[in-house]
Amino acid sequence: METLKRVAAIHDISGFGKCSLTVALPIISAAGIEASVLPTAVLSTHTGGFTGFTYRDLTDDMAPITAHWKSLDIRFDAIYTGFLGSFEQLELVTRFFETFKTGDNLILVDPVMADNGKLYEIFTPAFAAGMRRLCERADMIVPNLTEAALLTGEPYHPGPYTEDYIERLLKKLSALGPEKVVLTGVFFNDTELGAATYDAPSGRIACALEKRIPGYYHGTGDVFGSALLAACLNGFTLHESAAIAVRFTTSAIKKTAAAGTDIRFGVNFEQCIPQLLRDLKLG
Ligand code: PXL
Repeated sequence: METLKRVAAIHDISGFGKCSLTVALPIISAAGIEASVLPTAVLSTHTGGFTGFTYRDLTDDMAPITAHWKSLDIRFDAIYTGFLGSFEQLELVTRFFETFKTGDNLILVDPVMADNGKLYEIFTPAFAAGMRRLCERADMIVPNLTEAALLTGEPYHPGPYTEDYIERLLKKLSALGPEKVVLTGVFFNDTELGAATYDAPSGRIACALEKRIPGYYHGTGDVFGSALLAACLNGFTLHESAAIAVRFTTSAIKKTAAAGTDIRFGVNFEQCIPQLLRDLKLG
């Protein structure tokens, strides 16, 4: 019998707006992987464009949850972190890695903190330095171009990018520690957009691109990261996994654009799950 793989997903729950855990849970579960969740905060909505949202911080619960899981001798095939709200949470996640890292599990850090050349309003440059230290402990990271510039000290460019710039970023990001880097929001012209991958042990660099859909859609980083992880845990190579995740995210954006949905409300990934499962050879 095939064993069920298990992920520890460490993100907030934004009740409305489809990002973080409300995206990671359904995608990981649909892909035949068990998801355990360590919620870092509960918000009424995400912080991208809404005002007046509630924010219940769960920092005080993180160490007790970690200790309880350790006492149960739970093992994880992957640990997946996203939006983290404070230095203290960065520290607690570092402890979580130390507690649950094994010789063969995967630590995936999405350094959620910035986009379009700017840090999200709630974060400071010092937090970016803290996020860099967390990335040093990851096996795989999935920054966008803005986060990559902040992590490496390279200047941010709005694009289109040159292959040289992307290659330099990928190698500098890997030099921080992670063997595998997936850079999102990569484009070399106005017609295509996607992700670039670097697998340091093989030295392979590759790009997975799809037709570009204009506009900015919220939560796409979490849709992408969750699908990427689901593909990696289903045995696909880094490049294959990125290609599957780019296709899934692009399809979700396409459906959302066609429906004219408010861009703060997240993307229609739900109706793209059948396609994801076919790409994962599960459906
Ligand atoms: O999708 C990233 C994310 C997750 N959680 C919260 C956010 C954001 C991005 O803005 O605000 C609360």
